Amino acid sequence: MLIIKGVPGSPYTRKMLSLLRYRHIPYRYLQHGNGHLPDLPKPKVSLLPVVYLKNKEGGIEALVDSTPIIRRLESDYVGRSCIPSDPALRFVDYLIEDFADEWLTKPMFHIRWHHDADADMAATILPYWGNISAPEEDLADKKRSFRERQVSRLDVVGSNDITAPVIEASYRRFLVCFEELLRAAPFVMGARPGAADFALFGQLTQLAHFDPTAVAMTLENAPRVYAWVYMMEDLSGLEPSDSQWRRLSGENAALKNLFAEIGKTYVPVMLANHAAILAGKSEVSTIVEGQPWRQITFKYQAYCVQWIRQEYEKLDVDSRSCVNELLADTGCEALLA
Ligand SMILES: N[C@@H](CCC(=O)N[C@@H](CS)C(=O)NCC(=O)O)C(=O)O
Repeated sequence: MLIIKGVPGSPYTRKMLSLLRYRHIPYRYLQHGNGHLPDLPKPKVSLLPVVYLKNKEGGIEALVDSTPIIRRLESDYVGRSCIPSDPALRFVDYLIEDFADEWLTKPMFHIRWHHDADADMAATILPYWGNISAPEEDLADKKRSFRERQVSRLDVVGSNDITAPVIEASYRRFLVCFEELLRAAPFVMGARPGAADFALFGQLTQLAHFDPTAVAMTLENAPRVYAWVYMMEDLSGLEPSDSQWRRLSGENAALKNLFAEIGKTYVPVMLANHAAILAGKSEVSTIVEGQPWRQITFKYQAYCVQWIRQEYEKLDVDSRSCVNELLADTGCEALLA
């Protein structure tokens, strides 16, 4: 049986757990810190979740990075796919998945560690998930050191006093866009979920339901999104069919609005980071929503831009023109230039 190691406070862990339930893939969930199975190999990078899979030689592989793991699971397990069959929609799904993984995680991390009430909540609760029965004095130490460590990393995601209102406004606008989408269909990908839905869900398990400031923003702007997160937790009873995927030929104004939002924040930051990496710089400096944006460069996100372009290159002429039409004037087209 597949083993997944993670923690409840990790958006990517929650993304994968929900996906495994939906896809009817049997798994064992190893909660980091609460018991370890012996003889598990170490992953290349120390990130959560880790997914342990059998390889062709009968050995066990330790994989990190949810996006390629999801594609690997598509080939290892048939049926109940979360990757759209239509190439244009598949690209749309890929792009929104990346936005959730790489941008929504900024409001998540920023709101959690920038605001006192949120940082206090996270620093109090998260350490229990390392050991629920830990003695109080250990927890007090953990609370302090964990909070200090996370707060010191705020600038790594681009969070500072100047970008704070920009990041928070982007979360509010995202909520309004997503609320509008949900009025017409239960998933971003239509009447059945795609990888993008699971990625959005992962970040929203924290933003919509855990961190008090983000929870309040969610309830105020998007009660439907708040409810959606509970629904997404376990889609094992859903019976998907081919006709349930979103049709890009139909009315897609709400989806276009979401892309216009993505084009305001994620796109300029991803492009500036990509350019900075190519220029061998260690810092990204750009303008987002009229405000200066500064953060250290992030190699992984430069690869993300490359991977998105590769996905786009794979598209046939018709699919490409369908994607072009949807992304026209949203700011997202710059990503593909
Ligand atoms: N791209 C990776 C991201 C995984 C990731 O960033 N995981 C976080 C936890 S949610 C982590 O392990 N961070 C390391 C740390 O906080 O030290 C994925 O999709 O799985």
